[in-house]
Amino acid sequence: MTLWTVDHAAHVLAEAERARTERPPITSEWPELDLRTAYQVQHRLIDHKTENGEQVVGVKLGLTSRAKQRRMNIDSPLTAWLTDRMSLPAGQPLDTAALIHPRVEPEIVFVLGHRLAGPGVTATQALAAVSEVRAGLEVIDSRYTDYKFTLPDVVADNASSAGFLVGAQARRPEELALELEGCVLDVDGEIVDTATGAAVQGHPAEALALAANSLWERGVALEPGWIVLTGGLTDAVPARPGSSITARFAHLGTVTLGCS
Ligand code: OOG
Ligand code: MG
Repeated sequence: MTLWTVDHAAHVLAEAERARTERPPITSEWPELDLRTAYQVQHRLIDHKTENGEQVVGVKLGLTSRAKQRRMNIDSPLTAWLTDRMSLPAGQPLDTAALIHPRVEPEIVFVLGHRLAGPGVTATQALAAVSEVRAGLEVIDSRYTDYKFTLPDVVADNASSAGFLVGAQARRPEELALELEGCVLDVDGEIVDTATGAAVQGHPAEALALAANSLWERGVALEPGWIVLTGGLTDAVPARPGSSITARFAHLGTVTLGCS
């Protein structure tokens, strides 16, 4: 019998990522895994990564839109970590063979100009800390079979994080009505989904406020220069070799990821 601990769970998830093999959700073997402990596992996983030379460059929110919540059957947003290794170079195809079963989703991305710490951060305060708004694509790659998991499972797995690509065009937040920002998602030139910024918690700045407040409960503040992915606007699409995935935004420009 396995004695499940935070360390063991983090090790098992790191190993699944390294070996590119999906595995059953942790809660199928450790049903006592609660949300608080799951965030400890997530933290431990990131500690492993930073001990191996990766650097934290920001945070992401997950399950902030109804499209994502419905698909994953979880109605609560969550936070996770981004490292420099996850940052994908523009123009370079995503090597799908290096991942388990990658999917891609369009996101609105913030770059922070100021430190942002909870508690009680409002969307207006959150937006005031933002220096740039950009288009983004996130690559997710759940370490769990068929993306089947509970909230503690996906939290422990650093919210399926695998990669992210940020668009070249930067806008100031005050220039935009982000709840009205339109997004069209294309796969191989065909429109597969559409959304506006309001899909993300009514306004992406609400998601940023949520990140600041919930991270603060775990003693973390958002630092200047950090990237914040506010969460998939639409459901994610599979990253198939040979396909090309593009998010076109009304004012944030276009971001494209080819897959090999
Ligand atoms: C969990 C990650 C969710 C988002 O933007 O909602 C996420 C998953 O869907 O596997 O990144
Ligand atoms: Mg995402």
